[in-house]
Amino acid sequence: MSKIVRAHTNIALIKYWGKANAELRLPLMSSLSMTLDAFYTDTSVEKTNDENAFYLNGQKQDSKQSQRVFSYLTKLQNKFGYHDNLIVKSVNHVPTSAGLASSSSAFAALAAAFCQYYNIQVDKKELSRLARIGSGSACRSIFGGFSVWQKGDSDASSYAYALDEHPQMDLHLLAVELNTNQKKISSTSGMKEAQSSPFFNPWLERNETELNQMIAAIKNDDFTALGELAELNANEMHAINLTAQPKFTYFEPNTIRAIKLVEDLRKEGIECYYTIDAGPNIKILCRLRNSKEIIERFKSVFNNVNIVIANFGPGITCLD
Ligand code: 2P0
Repeated sequence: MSKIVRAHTNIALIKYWGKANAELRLPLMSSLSMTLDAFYTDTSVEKTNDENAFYLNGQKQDSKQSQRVFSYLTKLQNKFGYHDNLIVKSVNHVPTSAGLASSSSAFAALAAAFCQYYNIQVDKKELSRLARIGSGSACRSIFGGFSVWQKGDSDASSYAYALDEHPQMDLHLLAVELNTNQKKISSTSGMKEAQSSPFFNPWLERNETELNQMIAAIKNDDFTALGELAELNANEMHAINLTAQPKFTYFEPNTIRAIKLVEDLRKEGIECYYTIDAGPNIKILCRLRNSKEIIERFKSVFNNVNIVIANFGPGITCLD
């Protein structure tokens, strides 16, 4: 029986930005993320006697838009011995492709909906591995709270685990929607291009240290250490894009203006940090007590920009 499965997006505080194996989506580095309550994808899968069909937010997608979904489902079907045509229905409560990590919730929900429909018994580690093959960051959305994707070196050893599914930390994320257009450079090609930067390997060498520092910050409930390191790690990723050959960037003028505003707020004693993914939007990390003031400042500087406040979200859940 087909049921709806919900997966929440996650935002990396230590970024995944490079593959060792593109087919299996094995990463070159370990990453760590926060699963968010405010953004999620609901997905169901079921057999059909007609052609494959993918509905996103109630609209049937054309074959080009559906291609990634069905090439992934073909891999899952081959793995588990099914050969059905399928209808996939997804409702995305995330601005698609604007750097708010829609593929993390999309492929986590799809992997889980597929297993649910065929009654394939997998534990969360196995589910994380299956989601990873759809989209790397999706493997972390199987878990709530903070999760770590240990890079591993094979399909079997590369999966996420829950670092803390119910964190007590006062950590909130403000997603500032400076721009909700589809991004120009997909993550898949951006992270491939980034490897041509002379700073890519030095960054990679820092990965284990940065990951351990982030885990320590979380365990010590140290918001300042977490924020400083998340900001540094994001800037490292974007510095690598700017120094790739050929260079590229996801930044737009408003991204820089938003960075400056975070810095100004900090100088005024309002502690907040930013992280930026494969798009022009920034996400601000802050404590709940400061969120109202930060939102007001951003709305006044950026013409009443839409800002969504997020806290920790849960792992994968079946809705019915
Ligand atoms: C992350 N991002 O760790 C990093 C930081 C964007 C910037 O994972 O090619 O859609 O499908 O494995 O997971 C976005 O990349 O890439 C991403 P694929 P994905 O969240």
